[in-house]
Amino acid sequence: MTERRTGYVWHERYAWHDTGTGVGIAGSGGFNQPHQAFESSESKSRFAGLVEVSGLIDDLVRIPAREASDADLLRVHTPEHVDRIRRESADRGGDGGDGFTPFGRGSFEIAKLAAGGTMAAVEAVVRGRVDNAYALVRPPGHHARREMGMGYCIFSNVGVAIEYARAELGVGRVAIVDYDVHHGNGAQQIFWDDPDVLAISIHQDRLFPQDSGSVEEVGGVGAEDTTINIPLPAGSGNGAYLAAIDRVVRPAILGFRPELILVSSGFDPSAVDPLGCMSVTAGGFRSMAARLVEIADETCGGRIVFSHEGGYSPVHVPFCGLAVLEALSGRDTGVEDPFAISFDDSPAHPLQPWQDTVIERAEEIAARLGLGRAEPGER
Ligand code: 3YP
Ligand code: ZN
Repeated sequence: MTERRTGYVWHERYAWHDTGTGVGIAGSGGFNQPHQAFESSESKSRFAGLVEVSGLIDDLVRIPAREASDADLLRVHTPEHVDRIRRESADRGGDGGDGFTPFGRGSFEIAKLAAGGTMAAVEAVVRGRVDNAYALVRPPGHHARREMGMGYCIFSNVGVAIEYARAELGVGRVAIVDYDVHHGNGAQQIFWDDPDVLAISIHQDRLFPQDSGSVEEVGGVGAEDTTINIPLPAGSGNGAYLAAIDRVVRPAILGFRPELILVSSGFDPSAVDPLGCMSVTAGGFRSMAARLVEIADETCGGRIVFSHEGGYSPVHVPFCGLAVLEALSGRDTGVEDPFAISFDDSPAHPLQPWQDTVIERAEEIAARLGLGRAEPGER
């Protein structure tokens, strides 16, 4: 494996985004002992800890996080949404928009640091200071719509970074690959009518949001086939995910010819995630990342930026994340995933016919993409 210069974003303040104990499944409607919200800093701080303790940090290029400006946010979000978060954050905290997205005092600045951290990673890659990058940011972003946050997300980190790259870095077409176990509905909404952004989401069928992410959703008028959903059935393992990458993501991206790839990197397809029912292992995430790096080599000079999304196992996420960072940087820390012994030989991994059917349907959309693409702007 070739060694690469891999940029890495993490900021201590990401851990300070306070989601409390009172909401959703964790709040359990008043009939259960309050529990720390699933989206806490735990899995992410421990991932950052393993990056240090494994020594991999010494082979990465640290990229300082910065706050996205109002103008950066407003390329994607409505002024009403931005101002409401600003106001509630300056007071006692509030909710991103759906009642499942609590935040404490000061989270406006942390959410801007998450969007800005993804922007900084994109800037470093596009300007050639690094070959690729991983932005370990928090709060996550892939559910955030233009006018509201939802599903633990306040602002669209990936959306804001893409609009910044197009407005200020001269980037044209961009592809998003989202392997978080939940549907990337926010990015889908933001770029629905945009033929220059390809949004691909691989997720557990009808998990969250419940009624979005079907293969039928392919993009708006003039942007047909630039949304691709691969809603895999619960239980899918490494085989289904890698088949989705090889048979849908790869041909779609080769046909679309982006100049940059953004990855919404959620580790909740993990076999031990409390919010998902998939069976992906650290080795599975490693192979997905390695293939995505190859696809980036083939289409856009290797320019690929991962932005962290979900993943709620405090003990597994660090190893899944380290595996991805090893694949990006071409290094081997020698650290082994302690779960490998129980997961790696699971019968969940071989591709099953009911998973193949879904991939086949998405394959048809991917195949259409290569045909008659216009250059950005000429349509
Ligand atoms: C949001 C509310 C219930 C499920 C939850 C999903 C958050 C997530 O990890 N999105 O990627
Ligand atoms: Zn998720």
